[in-house]
Amino acid sequence: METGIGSVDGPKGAPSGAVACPATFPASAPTFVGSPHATLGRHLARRLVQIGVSDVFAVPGDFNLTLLDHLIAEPGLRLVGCCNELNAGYAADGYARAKGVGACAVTFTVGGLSVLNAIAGAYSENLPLICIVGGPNSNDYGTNRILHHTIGLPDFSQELRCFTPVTCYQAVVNNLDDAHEQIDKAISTALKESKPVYISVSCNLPAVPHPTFSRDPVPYFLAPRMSNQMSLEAAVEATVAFLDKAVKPVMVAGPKLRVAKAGTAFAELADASGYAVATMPSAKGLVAETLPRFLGTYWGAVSTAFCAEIVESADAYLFAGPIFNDYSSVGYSFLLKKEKAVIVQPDRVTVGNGPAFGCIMMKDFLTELGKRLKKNTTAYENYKRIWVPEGHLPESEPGEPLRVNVLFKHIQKMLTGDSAVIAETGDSWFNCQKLKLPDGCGYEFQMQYGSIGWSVGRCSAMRRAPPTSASSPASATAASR
Ligand SMILES: Cc1ncc(C[n+]2csc(CCOP(=O)(O)OP(=O)(O)O)c2C)c(N)n1
Repeated sequence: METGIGSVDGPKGAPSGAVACPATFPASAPTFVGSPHATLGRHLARRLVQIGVSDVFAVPGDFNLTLLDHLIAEPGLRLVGCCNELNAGYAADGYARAKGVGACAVTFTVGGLSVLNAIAGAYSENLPLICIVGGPNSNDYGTNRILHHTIGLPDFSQELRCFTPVTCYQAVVNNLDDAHEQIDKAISTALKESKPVYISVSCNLPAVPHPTFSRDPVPYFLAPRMSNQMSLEAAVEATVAFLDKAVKPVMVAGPKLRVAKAGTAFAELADASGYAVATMPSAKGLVAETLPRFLGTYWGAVSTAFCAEIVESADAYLFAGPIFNDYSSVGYSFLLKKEKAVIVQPDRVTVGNGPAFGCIMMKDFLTELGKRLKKNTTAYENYKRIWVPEGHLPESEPGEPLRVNVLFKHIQKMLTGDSAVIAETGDSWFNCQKLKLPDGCGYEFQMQYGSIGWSVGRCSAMRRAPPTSASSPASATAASR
């Protein structure tokens, strides 16, 4: 089932957030009443396949071995062994970026606490990630036993307490009667909220048959999130009045374009409005840099050449899905004024200092705006007037140590529509920002959380989940990378 949940735009024709049930699901799905196959392990494996997960990144351990056997036995699933849990989590993060949802499986506490940093990163990037942890034997709950792989206290809740702030739902499955409900609630919540969830499964339960698992799980149909039409109409009307009176308006892409699945709607609005387009550094890769009126990266004082001049001197700017943190705003030094901004968040629009409108899907809003705005190319014409071509890099002298600018000149030359840049936190972050992405070239990094090592795990999921590109989101499934 193609969910497309986390790609730049999501499934074609599907309303925002829709997760459709395949039309081919047989009304009389196989039943396993009284069969050894009616197990929690099989149910969880089937659910993962149904939502579009075909690879689970895992590290085995005493508490998840039986569960892993069930994941391995599922024909649609591949278990990808990782050398540590952090890598498994980062690989699942990368998989979720490309495929819409990802999953990892680790062992109790010693594995759970190791994967935690990756789960926090996925939370910061709004990625639906199913983190499955093999938990204590259900018979050990309520006893005063001390388990290995813990810090030596008879307390099974430490791992859960650590996961609670970095996941949007936590299911502790330690009895079979509500296991079906718990698992389904966790997975569907991850998809609906586009955030990671935690599922702990007692190590003795995955292989025990239970009548609640006697049928193949009916695929999810999650009701799509829809705009409130009156609110949408009012927001569009207020925004058109605001932007149409501007002399040189611009548009700036922000990182929440991805969770809003509004990349194409943003590009279409850019085309229809004629506005000059910039991207925040954290949104690099979400908007094609080959758009006809693309200015570059707007990053305050460290913007690409002439981009800040145009954005900051505009008399109106539309920001789609921005996050203004200390990094992206260069220590809050932006020369922007709220009264000149239309801020479009995934479900909310604020025009200047007000009014604000809720219950609006960004994709719907940008599409409607594109139909109504007056075309205005003034900001881009101003840019062309002030722009001067970049200078040439001095050639390296024989024997001279390799310079970063020479290295990146060569990396730039290597980029094609078939490549993707995975930028690691540190110097690469800043240097990769300056790369010009050709049409089709993917780009991913982790700007909000900025954890070193993320790119290593993310790259290990590369072959099975190559990055999507803003200009061709469908290339997510291309095998050529
Ligand atoms: C998990 C984590 N620990 C620490 C940091 C702080 N930090 C940011 S960049 C960096 C150095 C990275 O060094 P390297 O990978 O060699 O990159 P470069 O020197 O090219 O910046 C560190 C330690 C971080 N971002 N993430």
